[in-house]
Amino acid sequence: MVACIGLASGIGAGNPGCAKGPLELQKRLDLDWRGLILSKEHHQEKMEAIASLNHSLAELSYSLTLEEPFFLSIVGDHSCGVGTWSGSAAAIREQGDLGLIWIDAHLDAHTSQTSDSGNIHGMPIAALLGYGDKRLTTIGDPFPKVRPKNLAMIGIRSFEPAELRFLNQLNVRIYMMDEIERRGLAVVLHEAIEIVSKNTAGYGVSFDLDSLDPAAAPAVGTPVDKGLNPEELLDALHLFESHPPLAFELAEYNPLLDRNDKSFYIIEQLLQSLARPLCKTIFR
Ligand SMILES: [Mn+2]
Repeated sequence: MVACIGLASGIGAGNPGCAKGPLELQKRLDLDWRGLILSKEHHQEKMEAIASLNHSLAELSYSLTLEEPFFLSIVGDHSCGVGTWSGSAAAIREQGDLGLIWIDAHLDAHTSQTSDSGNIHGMPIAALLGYGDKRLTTIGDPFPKVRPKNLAMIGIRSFEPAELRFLNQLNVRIYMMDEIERRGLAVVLHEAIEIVSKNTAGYGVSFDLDSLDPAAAPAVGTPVDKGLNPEELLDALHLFESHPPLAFELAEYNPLLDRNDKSFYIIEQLLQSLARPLCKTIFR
């Protein structure tokens, strides 16, 4: 059985409905939950509230990284990625660095200085690299969580120039949608797995549902056309067999925006297909 943790928060998104994503999956899928943090009414500033929730998620993720060969983190908006991967990075720090594959329509590489919307789900990549608000960059331990050379981003097609400039300066490998169309998702994922596992003690995969084409998976707050083809993704998951990730994170699923459970069924299939190459069962 694959262990599962989560954080049901949508505070970091413009549309907070993705807080319902983990709850919906908890209700409808028979997963092995080891902890699900709920965002309650908060009277703090957003950044303060998000940092505190991510501290709790990082504690769960820290323990599971040490205890389990592989686990799932099912979160609301993508600002929760800071908690998941800060916990994992701290847990393996003695053995080495953490690698990360970030599958997303967006770069999520803003800081409070560059973001027009101020939405914190647009900032987790900057925070994990050690840039931006101290309350986000010091979760788990005081060090940057991921080095730029150990990060690969897949499915990108919507971003602000400041984000791209920032990541290009750091030499982060970004697989934009046009490159994926040209070379195929399997080739790109294979290359990404090599990048993130080469100089690391382990790597994670963070999957934003909005990386998929919104015609196939409409249940996201910030849809962008011309995304990944879900079938091509399912076909490519066997690539994890040779270098299995430490954990897989699912973010930004907003069940209130789904149509005929399209996105729900894709998620169910994705989790099932993901477990197979890792020789695990995902549902009880
Ligand atoms: Mn994202």
